[in-house]
Amino acid sequence: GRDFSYNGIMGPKDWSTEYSSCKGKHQSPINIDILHVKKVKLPSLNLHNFNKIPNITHIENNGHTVYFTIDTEENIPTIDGGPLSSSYQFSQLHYHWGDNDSYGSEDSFNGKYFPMELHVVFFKQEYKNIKEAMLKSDGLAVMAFFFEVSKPNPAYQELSLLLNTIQKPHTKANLTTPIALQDFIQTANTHEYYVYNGSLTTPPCLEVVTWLDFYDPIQISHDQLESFRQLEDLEGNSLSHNFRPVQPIGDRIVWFTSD
Ligand code: BO1
Ligand code: ZN
Repeated sequence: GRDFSYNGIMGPKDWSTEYSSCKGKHQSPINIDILHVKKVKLPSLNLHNFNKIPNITHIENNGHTVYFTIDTEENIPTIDGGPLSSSYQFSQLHYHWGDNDSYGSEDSFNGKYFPMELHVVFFKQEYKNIKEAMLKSDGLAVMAFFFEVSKPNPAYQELSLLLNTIQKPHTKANLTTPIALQDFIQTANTHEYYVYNGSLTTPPCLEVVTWLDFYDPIQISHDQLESFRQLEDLEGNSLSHNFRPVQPIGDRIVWFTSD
């Protein structure tokens, strides 16, 4: 069928006609009602190889978002601990944002949105690859980081310039100075986070994701955010509204841990 979009034909309300999981009971994103979050003590969440610099870092505009993958067999970033039963391997990272600074994140907190959200996507290593992992209820873990408009973030300076070179969908670029995964999340504190079970926020909306939503926001300037908004989608419009509306929380509990 036709590709999904964020407005008009095949917008979020129509996704379930082609992807039945999109009308499931454990969908993402959600609004997190801070008063109803349950505090929980969990083992510490461990990040491995986040400081290793990969050989090549690709960046691509796929018409829905901008995403990064790394070309390396060695020192692949992984996470374990926290709510995770075993080790999860890095697959890709990407962003969701709005056309102005008042919204753009997917999850919201007490109805409040952030202007951009970073998703760092991992799959459970024992399932061998992301395709296999997407068929299992505990297949994926996504680290979500929220941006607040503030001073320019030096780690996003080269990225902002590179975004200008991949304005058209299905264009790619390589970073001249490869960056470590840690640089994308800066010094964000990874000890305080919300946890809940949900889905991919785009078709096929599979309910296979352990969401880790970090409390500490990442800083970015208004101009740096604008470099995301000048990307183009598949219809030649500004790629500047690529977040799904919040979905019912249903019977789910959101946990909060501070390690
Ligand atoms: S998200 O983090 O919930 N926004 C999200 C949404 C969709 C995907 C990943 C994360 N999609 C999958 C594709 C696969 C692809 C994989 C890794 O991402 O369905 O085909 O291999 O890039
Ligand atoms: Zn995402």
